[in-house]
Amino acid sequence: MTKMIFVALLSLSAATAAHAGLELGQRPITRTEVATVAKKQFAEMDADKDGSVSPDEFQRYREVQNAQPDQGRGLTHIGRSWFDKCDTNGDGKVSLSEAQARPLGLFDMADANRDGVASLSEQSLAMLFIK
Ligand SMILES: [Ca+2]
Ligand SMILES: [Ca+2]
Repeated sequence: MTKMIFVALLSLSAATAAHAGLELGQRPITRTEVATVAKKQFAEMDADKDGSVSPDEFQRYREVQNAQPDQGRGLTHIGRSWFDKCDTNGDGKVSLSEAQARPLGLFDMADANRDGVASLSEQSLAMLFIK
């Protein structure tokens, strides 16, 4: 019984997380949108709601993400080295601004003309660099 509830919860959170993915090459993406999605994703990762993501919370989110059909690909994909790359001040946890800095940095790389929108052609160029 407990196991069934757990599975139900897990699939529920996987469904929520699926909306968080920002797949490249589908439609123009705005910088605001990237910040919003990263914030939402951060809230999903921060399971104990203490305002930062611990290594444990990161690992748990990775498992949820891996269960998604597209494995959360795109700008806000949480890769294996996500934690180390995001924890720029090295305090062993990832804050919201640290979590947003990475996808926004990738976005800025894509948004070549700096108008706050990554057009489809800008994205296709960026996809050569973003894996
Ligand atoms: Ca936390
Ligand atoms: Ca940190």
